Amino acid sequence: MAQSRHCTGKVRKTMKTARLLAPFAVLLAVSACNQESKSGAASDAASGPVEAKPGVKLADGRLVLPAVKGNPAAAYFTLDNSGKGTVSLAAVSVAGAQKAEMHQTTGDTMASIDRADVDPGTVLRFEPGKMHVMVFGLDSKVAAGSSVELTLTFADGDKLSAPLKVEAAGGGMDAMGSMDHGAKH
Ligand SMILES: [Cu+2]
Repeated sequence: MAQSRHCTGKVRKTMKTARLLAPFAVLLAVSACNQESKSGAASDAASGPVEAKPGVKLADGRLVLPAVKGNPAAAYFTLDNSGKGTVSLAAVSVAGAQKAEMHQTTGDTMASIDRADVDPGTVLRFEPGKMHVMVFGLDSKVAAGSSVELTLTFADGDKLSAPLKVEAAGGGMDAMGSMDHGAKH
């Protein structure tokens, strides 16, 4: 919250000092501000598993780039619920991607899912060949070895973010992460 107050102050100051250029200058100030808060959140997340929702931990995040450029990427992570109640995952998003969906693979097919419940005392795993996140329209500049931020949104509106380690296609068991996957969409 301190961050947004800081941002508001910055915008006002810009309006006073550059009244003639105001509409343009304000836009600049606002977008610079958004970037600041975003990178701040990302570096916090990079320090390890995040526990913003009591008892719920998001860890082991990785994103596997597609074998064929332009195909969707796949993301995997674990969600550990050591809290007292069931938490319900309602949406996922990946920084730098146009869209991300939760998918469930069953045999040869996969379907998108709207919700994933995690009962207390259990760990939900998104992993190759099972539940996974399909990532569409990922910025082509995202390269193996870097990281992008994953944000989970729960049914109650809570959010949880953590970095996804970006990996090249074909590294390890990634049968669902690369070509097969893209071909089915
Ligand atoms: Cu999929």
